[in-house]
Amino acid sequence: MELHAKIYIAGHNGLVGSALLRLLRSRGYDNLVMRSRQELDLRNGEEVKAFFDEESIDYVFLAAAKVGGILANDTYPAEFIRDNLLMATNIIDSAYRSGVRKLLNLGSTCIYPKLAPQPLKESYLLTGELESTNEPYAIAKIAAIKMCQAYNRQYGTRFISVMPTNLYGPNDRFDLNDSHVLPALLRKFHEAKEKSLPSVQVWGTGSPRREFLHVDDLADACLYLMEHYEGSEIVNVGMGEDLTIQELAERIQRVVGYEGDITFDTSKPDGTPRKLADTSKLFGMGWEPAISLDEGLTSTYLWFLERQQVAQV
Ligand code: GFB
Repeated sequence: MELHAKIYIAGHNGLVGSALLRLLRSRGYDNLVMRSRQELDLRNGEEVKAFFDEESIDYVFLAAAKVGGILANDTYPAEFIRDNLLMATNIIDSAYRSGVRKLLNLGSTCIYPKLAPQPLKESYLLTGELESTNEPYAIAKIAAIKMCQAYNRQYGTRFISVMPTNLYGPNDRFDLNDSHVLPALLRKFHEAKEKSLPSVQVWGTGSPRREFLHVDDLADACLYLMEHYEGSEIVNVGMGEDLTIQELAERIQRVVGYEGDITFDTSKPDGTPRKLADTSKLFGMGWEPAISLDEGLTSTYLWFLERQQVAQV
């Protein structure tokens, strides 16, 4: 991508979009296009078409999505499937009609079957039942992958699809009901420490395993793939290692410096037992992550503290 190419980051205020914005600006890309959800409702096909017709965009990072943790997905299935289908369909189709040179579509490792062999190879897609708590979201993400592949085959577009593992970092959401596990636990341990609470409650049994990639590493992988990958097949992006939810809670407890107890609320769902991405395809291309989980937990907690202080001002 040339530094003056017009690059649209769909979802630039979110966890992934803001990391892409930080990275592209730091690399000297000076023709970036962003629209807030108040300026452009990506679920509205006419608005999206008019935007692409007006802007004549060269490259698209499709990082806009309705996302959330296990409880949010299980509570709002209709919104998760509807909004993600609409946003992806509108952007992918308008990108084709307006002659976008290349588009990167972001999915998730939750698209793989619940009980697929681990680590998850890209070829396991659609080989088994999905995890019920996030099936609507996963179906929307799978539809976007298939749409990119169909447009590539029929229209000769260059629409690539990237499947990140669980992500965390600055600009994540810390709402205790709707957020993902890592930010939720950072906040829970922080608040327990501040209020000298006797214990922190972790959902589920603590035995499921999850892999966590810092969002700045994902952004770096996305830029790498936009520059070097031309295939229609999906590409996993991950750390190559995972840990149990209990181990994650214990690491976060240490980072926050909380000295109380950890309890488990088994009335809450565990979700899929494990979803470790097989990253041999991407690592084989020469890319690898740079931020360890301990480094990432510390920097994300510091970001959370700074934002707390700003909020209290
Ligand atoms: O990140 P998370 O909510 O979603 O992680 P998934 C859920 C796992 O963490 C479950 C446990 O095993 C939960 O029981 N957990 C423990 C908690 N304490 C908490 C807590 O306080 N909050 C939350 N949220 N979980 C998501 C998909 O699956 O993965 C999304 O639902 C997306 O669609 C995302 O794909 C990447 O990792 O299970």
